[in-house]
Amino acid sequence: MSETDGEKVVSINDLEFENKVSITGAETPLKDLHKPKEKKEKPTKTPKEKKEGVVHGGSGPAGGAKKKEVKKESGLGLAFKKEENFGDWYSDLVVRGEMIEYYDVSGCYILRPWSYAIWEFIKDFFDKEIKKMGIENTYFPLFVSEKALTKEKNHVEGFAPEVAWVTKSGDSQLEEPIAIRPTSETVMYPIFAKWIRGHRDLPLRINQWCNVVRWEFKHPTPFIRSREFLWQEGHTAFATKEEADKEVRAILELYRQVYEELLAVPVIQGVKSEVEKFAGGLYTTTVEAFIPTTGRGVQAATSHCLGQNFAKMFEIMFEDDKGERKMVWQNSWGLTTRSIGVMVMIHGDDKGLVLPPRVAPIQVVVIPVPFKGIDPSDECLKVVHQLQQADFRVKADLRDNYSPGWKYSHWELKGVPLRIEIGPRDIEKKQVRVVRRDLEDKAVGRSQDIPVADLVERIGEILDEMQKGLLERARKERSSCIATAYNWDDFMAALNNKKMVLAPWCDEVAVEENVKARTKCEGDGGGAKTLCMPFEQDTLPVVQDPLPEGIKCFASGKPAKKWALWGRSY
Ligand code: 87F
Repeated sequence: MSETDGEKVVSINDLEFENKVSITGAETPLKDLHKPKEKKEKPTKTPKEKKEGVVHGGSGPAGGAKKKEVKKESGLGLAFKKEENFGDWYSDLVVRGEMIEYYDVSGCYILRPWSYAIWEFIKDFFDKEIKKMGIENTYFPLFVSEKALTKEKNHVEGFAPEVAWVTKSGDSQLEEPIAIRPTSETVMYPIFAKWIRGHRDLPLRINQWCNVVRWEFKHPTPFIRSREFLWQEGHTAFATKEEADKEVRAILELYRQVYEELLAVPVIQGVKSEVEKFAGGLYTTTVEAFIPTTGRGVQAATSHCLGQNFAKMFEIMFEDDKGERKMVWQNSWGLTTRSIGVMVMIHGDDKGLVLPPRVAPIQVVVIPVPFKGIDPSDECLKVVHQLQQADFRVKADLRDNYSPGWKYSHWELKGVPLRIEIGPRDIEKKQVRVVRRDLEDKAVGRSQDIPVADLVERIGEILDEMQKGLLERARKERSSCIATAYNWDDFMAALNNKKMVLAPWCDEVAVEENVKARTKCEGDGGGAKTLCMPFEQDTLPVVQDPLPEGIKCFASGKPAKKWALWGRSY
């Protein structure tokens, strides 16, 4: 990976080249964005990461007496329980489930094929949908000049400490430091100004699938918060606000579909408060998910109407049909690999991952159960063939160095939705045993014998049922985690009970900041903030919209203007 840049050869992580590029996190103020500061990073390993490191090593007990015994019989069991120790359960799960491999740059993770395949399902779905809408894919460079990055000051100001800069090539200082894209508004919009001349050039609608870098200092969590992540970013320009508004909601609906229909994760759609919106834009819409085990909301994807702020800064103008020069209306929208982490947190259990069938890289695993010298491997291969013909993602595990029991645990840990067991008696009876991953060991219907002749049809039905069932179960649990509060005491009680809280609010910036400060407590992450002002949702507790006359803000006692959904969050 190298690029000849005038006389300098620039390379990243490639020791073959003499000149290495150094990348540093930057800090405010804006004008000094690229200048190295004395203190760049917090200590390289937070206690949390140290723990992760041990789990990742996988050998021996993890850093102290707290760690539970790994199941003896298979060595495959998770070391922690979801309800008892969520953080360690999650770190352990993503590694043992073969989603993530740790890496020696803090906050960066390797996405193994098992998780990358899930990203590809998300990508394929969304990509197809936006193409139907007329959006085209593109690719812009990874690097941003300082001039472009800092042009729209509002946009980058709050984010400046997270921007990573390339300042050196080998031993020599670059003349102009260049930033690594944290998002591509400032990369793309100078070019928009060039491409857009008249109303016939509009709408301009492009998207790119790429990586971005944000040098976060909060403790990293695989998928949820990493310093480099994958996403799609859509950037569009219109002649009118109405067209932009319409697209914002159409994209948000696609995000809802990705979460609910692919990942089986229920989300709440709404608009962000002034404090929480993207500062460079006009308004931000969001899909919000919730992790019941920790009682935290998580921003799942955002679709922004940028208004004309960027158009003004980057002079993105067009001549309308009357020959008048006007500024365009813009949107930007993004969905990241965070989505995979949210799915893992919601559906995973003490045995491992639970993958919804639509995003499971393998939907059915077929395992032979030899008995008295009879090896059912050939029957397994026949079943694999039969199901593959019907387009299921299926695989036989015929390894002879593992017992059937070990294989059961292994594929349960990896979250494969269905396993088929075939033994000599099944062959005689022309049937197979089908076992579902989504139900508890003793649950009715977890395991059933199905005639080989009905297999294709029944597997299809069961996978559909599982897909729906996972969403329904998650939605039920999520809904039980939404409380309504009309005053501070009820609000605090609900929050401390790991709930999201729907409350009448005066919609004042100072009040939101005050609530955040008052709810901050040691060791419990940040304070509560507004997750969104939900659009009408039939899955939410009854929201009386418009608010009844005279109702007061739960926090300030001033007249309430709207319902807001509050919560602690990731
Ligand atoms: C970090 C550093 C510099 C977020 C940042 O949400 C700039 C930014 O602009 C920054 N972190 N953002 C906001 C990104 C807005 C927007 N961009 C396109 C999205 C979706 C995709």
